[in-house]
Amino acid sequence: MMNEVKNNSKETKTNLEIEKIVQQLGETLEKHRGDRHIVVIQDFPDPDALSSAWAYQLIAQQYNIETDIVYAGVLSHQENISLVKLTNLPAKRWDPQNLQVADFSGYQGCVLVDSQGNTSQLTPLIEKAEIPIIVVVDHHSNQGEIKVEFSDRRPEINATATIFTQYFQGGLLKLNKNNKIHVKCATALMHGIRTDTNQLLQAQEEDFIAMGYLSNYYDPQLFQAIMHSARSRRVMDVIEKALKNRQVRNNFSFAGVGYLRYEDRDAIPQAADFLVTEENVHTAVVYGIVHDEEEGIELIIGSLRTYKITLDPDEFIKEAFGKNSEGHFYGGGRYHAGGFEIPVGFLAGFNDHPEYVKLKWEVYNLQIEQKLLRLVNPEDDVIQTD
Ligand SMILES: [Mn+2]
Repeated sequence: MMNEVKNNSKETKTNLEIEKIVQQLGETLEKHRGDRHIVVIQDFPDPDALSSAWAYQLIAQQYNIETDIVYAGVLSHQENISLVKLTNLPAKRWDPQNLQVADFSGYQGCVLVDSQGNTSQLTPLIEKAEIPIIVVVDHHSNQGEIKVEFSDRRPEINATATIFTQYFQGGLLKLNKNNKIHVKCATALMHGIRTDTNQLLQAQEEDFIAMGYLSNYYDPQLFQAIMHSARSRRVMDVIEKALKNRQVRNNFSFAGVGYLRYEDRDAIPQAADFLVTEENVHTAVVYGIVHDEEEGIELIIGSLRTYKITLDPDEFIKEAFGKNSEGHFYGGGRYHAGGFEIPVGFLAGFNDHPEYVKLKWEVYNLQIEQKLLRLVNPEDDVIQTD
């Protein structure tokens, strides 16, 4: 069954321990003076990943290490696009289809920020190119062993941006109010912390301390401009579908939104964010079939949002959807948010046959409803079709 979160006594690092981590990172970077590093962030970068990668770049510069920040997917979600545009954030998209192992030959090391490599399509190429992983900084739960020189993985922290702010405070980069890039990066980190703490509602002491520190350097107008970015029409359409299709049972709201284009997949978490704001709803799940026409790939993508303190999204998602044939879970989560991805596989494509497309959605929709209802409403796990 849904497991209760074991109270709030998560162990956080003491100042002394953080000092030691900072010192170790400094020593690692010192050893790599003059290197060039590729900083890999998840395929669909969020503000936490983007701002943290930027912070790494600025720290690495102190050691004469050149970096390229790259992601393989699409920058979607209006807020992410405006963050990158308004701050001139130096992240580049690398299309994995047009890449060869040789494209990585200029790098002496790889750096993973806000992920452990499992959310990037670039990981297999980097492995093939035999680029050693030098640094991993992340706040997601442990995804398995990584051979790495310096690793700071702290699942008890809400945002990787909080960890990087601690590095700044620890002396790896002295922020300067008159340095425009520092000001922009500080603003981006504040945005990263804000978005990974559900607008600070889930923030803990260390996030507030980091925010307080950054507030000495940030640009309030820029911060506002990033936050007030508008939703696109297509996102609004998905939210509308989620509203129309939602079922509410036992304070859970869930909705299937049908087919979406690959570029619009970020509309799913935004729709879940919206559904969870309804009165008497503490948890929302929104899912749809995302299709990538170029690749002919289809995936069920789903997002969970919850305000219920005793609901652990990671356990909920793992319990609801289980594992694939290789033994990997279809998804997971942390604190207030979770997600899942289920490949449509053999049934993908054939999309110019409206009847087939409709049937396919109905089958998947029923299956997901069934799996969710089993957890939400255990007495009533038979779905009536109308
Ligand atoms: Mn994050």
